[in-house]
Amino acid sequence: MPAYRPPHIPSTDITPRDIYLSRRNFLGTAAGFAALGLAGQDAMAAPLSAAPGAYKLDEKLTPLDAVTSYNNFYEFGTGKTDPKENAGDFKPTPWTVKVDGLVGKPQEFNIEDLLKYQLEERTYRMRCVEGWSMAIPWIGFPLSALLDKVEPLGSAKFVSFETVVRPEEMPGQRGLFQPLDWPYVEGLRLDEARHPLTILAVGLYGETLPNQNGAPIRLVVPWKYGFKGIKSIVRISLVEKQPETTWKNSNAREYGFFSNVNPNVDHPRWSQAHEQRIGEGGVFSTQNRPTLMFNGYEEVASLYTGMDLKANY
Ligand SMILES: Nc1nc2c(c(=O)[nH]1)N[C@H]1C(S)=C(S)[C@@H](COP(=O)(O)O)O[C@H]1N2
Ligand SMILES: [Mo]
Repeated sequence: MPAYRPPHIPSTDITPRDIYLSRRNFLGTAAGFAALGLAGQDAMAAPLSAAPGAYKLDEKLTPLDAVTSYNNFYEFGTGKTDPKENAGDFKPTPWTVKVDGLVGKPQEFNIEDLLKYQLEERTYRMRCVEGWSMAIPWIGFPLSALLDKVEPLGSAKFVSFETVVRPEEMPGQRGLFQPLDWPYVEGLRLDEARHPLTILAVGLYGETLPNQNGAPIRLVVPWKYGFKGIKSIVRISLVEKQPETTWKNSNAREYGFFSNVNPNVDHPRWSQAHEQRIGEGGVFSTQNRPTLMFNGYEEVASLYTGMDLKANY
């Protein structure tokens, strides 16, 4: 990943939070799930209703326009605005997620069925390893709910995830120069995957996920660097050994398997002590804030008891 470059989002382009809130109240009255039929029209986001979840940040939300126009999704190009510009032809429906491997009941789930899960809205911090961050209102459900359905075997120790490969719809997967090996793959230890903070997100800001944010379903692990949050997932496998992960395969010295947000462990090419909250001030502004251990989610610390967090970054 290239080093952090300041965002090109003038604050005047940004939708203020009060507009979002009034818009959401309006959408909340619409027939949430019924409206999902609209998602068949490729890039269109549809209203999605969700119960307020237990996780709410006492921080200003990153404006919707920033969340959907400043992205990392290399399947659509490596520039921050490429995903929004190039994801218009991507078709997030129909969609199935295959869950297999070391499980008692391997299954394929239709996205429509996953959208019938108990959906919650949760506001989480998102910290990219490049040094920028956001606060995003996701809609989703705990990954553990899906894992319970397939009944993992005792031999399952890790969970691996895979993104769709569709060069015909994803311009970043076409051509001679490929920045990464496809499919994009990620993984978690089973206890990390089962942690209540770990969710599969199907929406944000009261609507189904925009293509550039990983439609129709992506992983969100808020205490880890953003690249662990794999997008547009088609397969989830329970496995015995630590799975391959895209950024570690690309550069193992710079990107580890665990990749917990840690202000005390610098990236080989830059400090991780501070972060730029997108949509707030400039790189040198006072809003360039300190990065928190585990991104502020200290309750996960017990998952790593006895582990050297400097060696296992
Ligand atoms: N398939 C896939 N998933 C991906 C990426 C990617 O390039 N391809 N980028 C990752 C990185 S580096 C980050 S920071 C987050 C960005 O999520 P956002 O664009 O929704 O903020 O997605 C992650 N998931
Ligand atoms: Mo990232």
